[in-house]
Amino acid sequence: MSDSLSDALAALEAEVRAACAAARDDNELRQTAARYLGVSGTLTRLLKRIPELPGPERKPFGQRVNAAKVAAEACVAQAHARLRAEARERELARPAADVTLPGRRRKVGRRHPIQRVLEEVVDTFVGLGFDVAEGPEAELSVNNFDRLGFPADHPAMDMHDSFFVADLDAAARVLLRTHTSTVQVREMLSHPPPVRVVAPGAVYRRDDDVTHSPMFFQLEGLLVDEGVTLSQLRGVLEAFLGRLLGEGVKTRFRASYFPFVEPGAELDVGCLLCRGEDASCRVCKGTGWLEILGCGMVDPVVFSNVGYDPERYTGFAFGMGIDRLAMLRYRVPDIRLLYENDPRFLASV
Ligand code: FA5
Repeated sequence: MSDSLSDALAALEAEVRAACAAARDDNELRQTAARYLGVSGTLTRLLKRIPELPGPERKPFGQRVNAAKVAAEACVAQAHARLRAEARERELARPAADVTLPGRRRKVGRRHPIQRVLEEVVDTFVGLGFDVAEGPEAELSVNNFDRLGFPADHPAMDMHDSFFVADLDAAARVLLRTHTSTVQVREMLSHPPPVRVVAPGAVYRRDDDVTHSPMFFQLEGLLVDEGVTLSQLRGVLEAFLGRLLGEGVKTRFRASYFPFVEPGAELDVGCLLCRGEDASCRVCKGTGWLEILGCGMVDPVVFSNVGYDPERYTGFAFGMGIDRLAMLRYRVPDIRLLYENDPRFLASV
């Protein structure tokens, strides 16, 4: 082997050593190794040229390049060990974790105040012997109005300014239900008397102010049997309100009109925000009272519409605003707070 070739290989070895010593991380070292020892690395290419050499030159050349290859591999292994040691040093030099620091408390959510009141109300009625029923939020207009005794285009429908979904012909017209009284119709159409159910759920109206939300929650109650009386309705509602808001709660019934009950009434609860002492209270508008439900004895017309015998059965029904109960229960001064989802408000109730 010529001296010049031998010098060139010695220079290559020196180059490999320098490159390995200069590698600052695993990635750089991997690139260096590939440059000399990879499939098309300098040393690999030299070894592949052995067959091109004249016979007598092959062995000494092969031995010399192999020695350079072994030396290069040793350099790479050494550099690898050096990098591992450096990494360990760095790790040990890092300040230790302070295990005495107090932990960070996880923020745990909780049920929305409307949901809490709704569950409590349902539980109370279940405790009084009522079953729980459900109905769809997108409802046939027939169930929302007609079967409940609203004559076509009756002005009482204006109080339920409605969101229509499909304005088809009258029989198939669909809207977002404006009250849960639709479930009365569905229950009576699907079950013979006696019936004793409550039906909670979302309802929708084109309303928006301190005590009116466009989407809100109601709970409907319906009890039908032989010999049901108005005084039983009053007893059930007063027992319920005493349990929910405390025995001292003030209530008053006012005669009112709903096409599906006769007689009909509304029930107000004494304002628990101002206790009737603030003429500028926005919740009770200075009256000292907040309306929370409509109720009455089921109109015989409704019984006829669902195939019940109005001569044999009587019943009472009520529909209460769950949001209003949540306002009283948690002293919420504006119904919209219940829907804005401000975490500061939600954490305070
Ligand atoms: C009704 O919806 C009748 N279906 C109730 C009923 C059922 C009467 C059975 C007779 C027999 P009314 O529109 O008054 O009635 O609503 C009932 C209650 O829902 C109100 O007393 C009030 O508490 C609540 N409410 C009504 N509109 C809103 C609104 N936009 N936002 C929040 N609560 C409301």
